[in-house]
Amino acid sequence: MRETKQSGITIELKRGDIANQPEIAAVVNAANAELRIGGGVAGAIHRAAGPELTEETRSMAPIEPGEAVISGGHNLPNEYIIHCLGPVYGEDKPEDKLLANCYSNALDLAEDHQIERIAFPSISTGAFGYPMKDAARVAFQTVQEKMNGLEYVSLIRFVLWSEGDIAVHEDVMEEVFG
Ligand code: AR6
Repeated sequence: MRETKQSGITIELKRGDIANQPEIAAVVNAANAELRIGGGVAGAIHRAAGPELTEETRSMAPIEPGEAVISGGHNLPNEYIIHCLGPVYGEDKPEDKLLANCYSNALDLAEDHQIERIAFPSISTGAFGYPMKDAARVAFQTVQEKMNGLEYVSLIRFVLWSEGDIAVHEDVMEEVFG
């Protein structure tokens, strides 16, 4: 499945670029601790948002693995950017707990800001080396655990880079929500 509705919340998978999600209020950045431009998602988001983003986030850095902070969207089509530092696989432990904290803290920030539509990339699965299937399981299980407590969030989109990444997430979505 590519979409499921659970307790009134739509969870969907979409192939694309996290920096090009115009109909979403908050996009999540797979950030670095310094909240600066980087490769992958952090590169795409900072390039599209512009240098004012780095200026805003400078005073919030550094952040710890599992932590999330929120900024404005600047030149992105989104009102907010939620920056999460995922664990480096094999280094920051326990990695599943730290990755779950990213999703949980991001959803808490979304609720605090009354955000209805949020989009996540697959945090930690690029430069940080987290196996995608395991990461998807952590992401969906965390969403499932928090679902009943969400008052404002009604759409959670997972923006994935390739068809293969979508296929992995479809399997895990079926396993967790099916
Ligand atoms: N939109 C959606 N997904 C993307 C995009 C994009 N534009 N670009 C890459 N992905 P990564 P991490 C996928 O490396 O593992 C950075 O350099 C990618 O295929 O962005 O948390 C930061 O500065 C992968 O599946 O994040 C940090 O130092 C996933 O997004 C570090 O890398 C995450 O890949 C963070 O590493």
